Amino acid sequence: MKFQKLCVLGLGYIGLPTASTFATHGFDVVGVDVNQKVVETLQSGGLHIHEPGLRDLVQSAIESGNLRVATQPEPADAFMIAVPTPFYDDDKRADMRAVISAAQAITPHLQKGNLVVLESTSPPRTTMDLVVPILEKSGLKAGVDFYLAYSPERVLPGQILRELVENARVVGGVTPECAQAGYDLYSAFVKGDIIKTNATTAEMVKLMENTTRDVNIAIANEFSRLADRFGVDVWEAISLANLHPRINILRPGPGVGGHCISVDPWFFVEAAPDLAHLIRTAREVNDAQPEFVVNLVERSLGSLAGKKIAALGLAFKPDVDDLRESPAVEVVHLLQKAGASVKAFEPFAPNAELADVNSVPTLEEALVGANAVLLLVAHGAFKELDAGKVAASMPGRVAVDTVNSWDVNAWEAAGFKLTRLGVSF
Ligand code: SAJ
Repeated sequence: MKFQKLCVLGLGYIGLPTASTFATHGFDVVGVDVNQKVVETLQSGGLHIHEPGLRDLVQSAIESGNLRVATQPEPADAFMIAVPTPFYDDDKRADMRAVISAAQAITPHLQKGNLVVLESTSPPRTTMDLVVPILEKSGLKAGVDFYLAYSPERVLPGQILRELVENARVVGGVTPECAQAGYDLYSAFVKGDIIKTNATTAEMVKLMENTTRDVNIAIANEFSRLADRFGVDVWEAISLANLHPRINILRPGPGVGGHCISVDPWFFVEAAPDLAHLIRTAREVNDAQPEFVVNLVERSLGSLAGKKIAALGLAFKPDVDDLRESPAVEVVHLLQKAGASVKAFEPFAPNAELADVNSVPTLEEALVGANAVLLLVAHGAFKELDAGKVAASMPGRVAVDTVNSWDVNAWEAAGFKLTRLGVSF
């Protein structure tokens, strides 16, 4: 099957790289975002997200004339939905409003022979039970008059452009012909295997991947608490356990963040609360890790009331600028609740404006007057910090490392008492 004109709905971390990659492979692409500001930024040559290599890719896509951006979809051979599916904070139900409006926006333009692909991470059965009825309001039948598939994106933030091309891709069709249509579309640039299956299997595959990672991080975080209790260095214990040929324990840290791993497992819990016990518990363990970090800081520093703390890193993981669902932000909030005064420095988003976070634009400003320095994200620049220089910039001598990035000897030589997450003291 040949598709020449594409319409990509949602120009975020997935939609924009996808639209640009298709455009640089010769497709005529219109990228659609409901946010007027995003569209204007892109039209004026700017970029609203940070991802290595993306600026150049978007630029060459736009310069080639193959990528246009707009706020409304238009008729196309294939439509791709890559909009966010967050959850409602109170009960963790999936917020499907963006998927619903994207599908509704496509419906008036849908024609016989078109392909629609949902890429947004979604609860099991979304394609069949939510998207099919909306698109069929066009009078056309899914799997008969138009093709419909679910194909999850599995790219890692920070490596999106490479993984978009190299990762294996699963395409789940509403019928086998729909899966084949999706296969034909993605084979334009995907170098990894493209595997055809049905839509609900593809939805479940995506959720299983991120849920497995969440559960694996939860056990690492629980090990950090156990090691702390039993007088063990969890980092040493993990590296020794990982010598076993079938064991690969992940890294403990201040918690699990981002818009994927800390969100997606809830879709299983919502869809089958009577079955998803382990998944729910893992989520709760990871969500409670910021509290464990605050307790650790309190044990190192004494009562937090009135203490000044420099928090290094607000991103949800190393070397990205994404602050969504970040456990580092949660730690800052909890420290403040306990009476501490916190200045946070995030080198990838030095001008971040966050509710109830005093985010300062330089490291020096964060350190001035601090009683303690707290490392929350293993950004490259933080790993290489010179303990002596830090000592010269702040009066306190307490350091807490939640990501095992600082060398105990170097920090002790600079006069610090360094406490690491998962190491008894
Ligand atoms: N984390 C740890 N310990 C670890 C690894 C990660 O605490 O050993 C934390 C990170 O600091 C971060 C969170 O987990 O807060 C998630 O980070 P991540 O790097 O594991 O994953 P994401 O959210 O950047 O991307 C994930 C990826 N999924 C898997 O690896 C199974 C990616 O492939 C998906 O495309 C992406 O979710 C997505 O969009 O769903």
